[in-house]
Amino acid sequence: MGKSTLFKALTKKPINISNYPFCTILPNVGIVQVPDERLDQLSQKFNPLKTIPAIVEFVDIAGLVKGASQGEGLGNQFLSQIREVDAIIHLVRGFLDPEIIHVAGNIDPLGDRDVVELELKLKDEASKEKVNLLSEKPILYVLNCSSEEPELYGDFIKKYPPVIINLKEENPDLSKLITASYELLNLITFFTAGPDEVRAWTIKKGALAPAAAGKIHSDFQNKFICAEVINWQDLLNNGLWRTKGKDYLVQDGDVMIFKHGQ
Ligand SMILES: Nc1nc2c(ncn2[C@@H]2O[C@H](COP(=O)(O)OP(=O)(O)OP(=O)(O)O)[C@@H](O)[C@H]2O)c(=O)[nH]1
Ligand SMILES: [Mg+2]
Repeated sequence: MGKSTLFKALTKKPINISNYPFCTILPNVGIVQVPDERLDQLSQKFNPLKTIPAIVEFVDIAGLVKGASQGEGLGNQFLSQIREVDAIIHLVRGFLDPEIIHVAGNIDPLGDRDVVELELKLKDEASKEKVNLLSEKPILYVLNCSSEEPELYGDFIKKYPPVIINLKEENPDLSKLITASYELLNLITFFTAGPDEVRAWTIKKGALAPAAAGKIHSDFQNKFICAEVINWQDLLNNGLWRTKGKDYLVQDGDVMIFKHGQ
């Protein structure tokens, strides 16, 4: 419990969405900047007009109770929203607080986790759709608790190593959670850097240079000639750029310039 609280904490910092085209923001969808020390350092070097970080989109969904796969609670709505996402943050309640009612009556992180897993599996079994299985999406566990209650969730931490947060705090530190979400999605970052703009771009691990070029413009990909590449740290140390062809595997932390035909 605490999904909406977490969502509000994640998305409360306003971000300039005009930099991110095709980003339709529904009421329960929020985009969050990925904190990145490398981007900050590149920005210090180039002192550009604009610095644009990578983003991750978070969706706040309705809670799930036992029987959701049969339509209990907001079950069906919940499950169809999960189908749309690339990965799941499973926020588990670890905090006590008798004022906040637990739907199953007691605080039981392992039991709560098992209910959700079971409902996802049941829904998958019942569903005709087998491409896009709910129970096979990557999951990041987040345990919402304060440090006084470890006896309640020690077993959970051992079994499903979570990111631990305490949403009751005024300003919980969410940077670890954002970074872990980014990694969960199997994403890496490459940069473009110049006097106008220093920018972090997101790409799937394993992508080749033309796909990176295509993030910036489809023409860059279609008419790709080569890429000039340097690791961000080497750039700061005035190292050498290297020319790479269409088979180059983009590395996390690359700074890239693309050459393309007309
Ligand atoms: N004591 C305590 N209360 C919390 C904590 N996190 C959330 N709450 C409270 O729990 C209640 C429910 O929090 P929500 O964030 O709405 O929970 P949710 O997971 O979105 O719930 P549903 O959308 O109904 O599934 C609110 O009153 C919160 O203030 C916490 O860490 N400690
Ligand atoms: Mg909620």
